[in-house]
Amino acid sequence: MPEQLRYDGRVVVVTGAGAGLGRAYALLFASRGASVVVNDLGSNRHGDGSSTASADAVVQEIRQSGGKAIANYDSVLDGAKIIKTAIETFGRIDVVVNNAGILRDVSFMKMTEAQWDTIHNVHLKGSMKTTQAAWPYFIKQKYGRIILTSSNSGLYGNFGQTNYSSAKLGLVGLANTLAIEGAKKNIYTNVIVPTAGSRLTEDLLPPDFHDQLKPELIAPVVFWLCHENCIENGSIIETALGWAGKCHLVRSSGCVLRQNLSASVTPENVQENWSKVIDMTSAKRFDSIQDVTGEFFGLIENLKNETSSNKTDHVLRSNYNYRDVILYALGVGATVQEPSNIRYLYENADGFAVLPTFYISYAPMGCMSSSILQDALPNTQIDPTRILHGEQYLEVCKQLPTEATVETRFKIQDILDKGKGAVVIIQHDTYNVANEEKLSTGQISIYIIGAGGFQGKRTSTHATSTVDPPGRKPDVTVIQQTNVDQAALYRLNGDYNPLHMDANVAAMAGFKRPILHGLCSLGFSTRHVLQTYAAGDPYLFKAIKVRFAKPVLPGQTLRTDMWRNGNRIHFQTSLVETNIPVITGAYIDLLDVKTEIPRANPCSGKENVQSDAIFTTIGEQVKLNPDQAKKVNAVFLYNITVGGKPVSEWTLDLKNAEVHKGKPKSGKADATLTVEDTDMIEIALGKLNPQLAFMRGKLKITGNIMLTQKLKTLMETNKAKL
Ligand SMILES: *[C@@H]1O[C@H](CO)[C@@H](O)[C@H](O)[C@H]1NC(C)=O
Ligand SMILES: *[C@@H]1O[C@H](CO)[C@@H](O)[C@H](O)[C@H]1NC(C)=O
Ligand SMILES: *[C@@H]1O[C@H](CO)[C@@H](O)[C@H](O)[C@H]1NC(C)=O
Ligand SMILES: *[C@@H]1O[C@H](CO)[C@@H](O)[C@H](O)[C@H]1NC(C)=O
Ligand SMILES: *[C@@H]1O[C@H](CO)[C@@H](O)[C@H](O)[C@H]1NC(C)=O
Ligand SMILES: *[C@@H]1O[C@H](CO)[C@@H](O)[C@H](O)[C@H]1NC(C)=O
Ligand SMILES: CC(=O)N[C@H]1CO[C@H](CO)[C@@H](O)[C@@H]1O
Repeated sequence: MPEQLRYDGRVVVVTGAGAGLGRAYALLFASRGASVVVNDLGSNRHGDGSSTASADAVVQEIRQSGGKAIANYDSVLDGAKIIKTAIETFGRIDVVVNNAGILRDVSFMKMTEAQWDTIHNVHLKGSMKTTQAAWPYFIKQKYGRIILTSSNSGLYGNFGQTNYSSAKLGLVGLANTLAIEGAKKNIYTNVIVPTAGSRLTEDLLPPDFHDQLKPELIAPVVFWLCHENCIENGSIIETALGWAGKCHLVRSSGCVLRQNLSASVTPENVQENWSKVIDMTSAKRFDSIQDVTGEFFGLIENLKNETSSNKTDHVLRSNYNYRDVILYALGVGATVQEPSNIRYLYENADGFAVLPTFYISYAPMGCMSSSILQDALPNTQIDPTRILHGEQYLEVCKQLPTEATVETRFKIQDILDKGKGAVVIIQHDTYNVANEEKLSTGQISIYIIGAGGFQGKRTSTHATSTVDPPGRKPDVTVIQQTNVDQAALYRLNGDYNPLHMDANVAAMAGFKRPILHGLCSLGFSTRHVLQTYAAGDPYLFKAIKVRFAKPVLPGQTLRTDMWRNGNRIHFQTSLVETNIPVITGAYIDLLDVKTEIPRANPCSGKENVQSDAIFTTIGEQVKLNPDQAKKVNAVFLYNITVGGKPVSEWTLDLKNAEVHKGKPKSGKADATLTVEDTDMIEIALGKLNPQLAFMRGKLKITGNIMLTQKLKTLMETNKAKL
């Protein structure tokens, strides 16, 4: 339990404290040690009449419970007198709760100027007068807490309350500036928006609802906002029914209405762009007027440079946290069975991290949710069943935060005419909203069926190219089956295109059944590459490029074939069932390759055994020092077993300084070494002496045993690299 919040030694003024909310505030403050000035003019709620009775009753109630209170009967327009009562009686002032108000409804047509003035005087001017009287004391003592009372009528409007709602929103403006002026002096001003029961609501609401609109459920919120431990400042807090929430003004990202600084804006420009002006999907809040002007400076800069202004019109704002990070990992087949995946699946795991391809999912989302494709091809009807994800590039610029608000900005780079179809190339950059840091940059190529033939260019200088893998057999292969529900799971990352879920839509697009998202297969292969060549370290990932060649059906098995070429890992993803390549021309660039022994990998196919990585490394060393290898001048076949069953074969062809998976390409091996996968690792790491292994029967050798002696030196030099 936290310590009880107290107000001992503090002096609190509550205006309009004779009844309702004000009374509840006064009683609560006093019960926690505050000395309270109970102000009430004693008029009824329409502001008529005056009597000392209500303030006196509250003071008496406080005193009877052992609290300290004094009554004050002045109008809030004489705020100085109220504060004077506090100073003269208790010697100081710490908190002003501006609560006094009156309500008189009449429609705008019938309202008189005097009625307007009365309302504005009591609510807005009265709050100002009372607060201003306390302000010099606050400045001097470098401490103060102010509450201004607004209303839902002010924030949202209410029929028949023009004078009231304008005064109530005026209080928000007053608080905004007081918060700034007082901040450095530890004077915090906040607005409370209470919904409490009154005789007015009594007749309108069901009794059990009305009963819950108790002032006692609101008072603790005001109490906390005024406490010395609370540093809330300049906030609007709505509260009712034992609930409270903060309220903001937000603004859409808007739309630039002209092309450049010398262009003018016509009313038709405004009309044409109106839907973008009012599109709130990426609305945001500005913390200060400086942030708003800052954005205007940016706009001027943009217009200076731009020949056309649609550069950053398309923006997708998202915020994510560990749940989204984990959902993405699950969507692309991460599993607790693969130890290097745990860090993507468990927020408390050591090194909990975002899979580096996470922001890729924003690319199709942004293209589908904004009108960017329509802007690119204004004369084409954009139909989701005629859109294919052609290629994708993504580069990571910073370690990705596991929780952030990010903004992805989309920009059309090129539109290509491919005859039957058109290709739209769109750049998408994702920024961390908190510090404007660029986190990643990407490029999505979208193929639009039937949109070609406009005599456009066929190739683009902007496009990042795919690269075909080397001609040799893959160095390493990882196999993993997708789940029949893979698309159903993956779509929760935000790509809700029905093509992946709805059999009718899939049929319209010409598929037997809903197909898996290309980006889902991409995620599978990315994990396979990372676990093979980066020891599962996501921070070694730099960039990925792929072409989506053919669709995958959920439930099919993906085989990622990999070829290492320095820090570039070429890969091709194929369907095991049909041997059809689905991702081609693909590569992942790593910052560094780590082929340290990958841990047991139960979700990979039998072709991928732990010692594969060792042979890959030996192969690289042999390539680097071919002369040393050739000195051995022999061909060895390694027969790797798991539980006594052969799982893979590797040939060390040292005559030709070449290491590859499988049997010798020609002729027979000089010696065949049969060894368990785990023992091979022990031997390679120097933890198991090969002679000892041989004598214990862990290493079986057929053929020329003497030649294997020469292998020792080769292994010795490699040990350091493993
Ligand atoms: C304005 O205030 C007067 C009281 O001064 C009240 O009678 C009337 O209902 C209010 N009108 C509106 C439109 O809020
Ligand atoms: C008080 O509010 C102002 C305006 O919103 C802000 O500039 C200032 O940082 C706030 N101070 C604190 C301590 O929150
Ligand atoms: C505009 O041009 C200036 C100078 O050429 C450059 O520094 C600035 O980054 C450009 N701004 C944008 C938004 O492209
Ligand atoms: C500015 O935009 C107008 C059209 O709005 C265009 O005619 C003009 O060429 C542009 N000027 C420059 C310098 O790009
Ligand atoms: C802006 O949009 C037009 C089509 O509306 C397109 O032709 C042009 O290339 C775009 N310019 C940029 C910089 O994105
Ligand atoms: C590989 O090892 C298995 C199990 O010991 C054995 O049956 C098989 O013949 C061996 N293969 C070769 C080429 O020696
Ligand atoms: C983003 C957008 O739709 N901008 C349009 C705003 O209006 C001008 C002039 O009518 C167009 O040229 C822009 O394309």
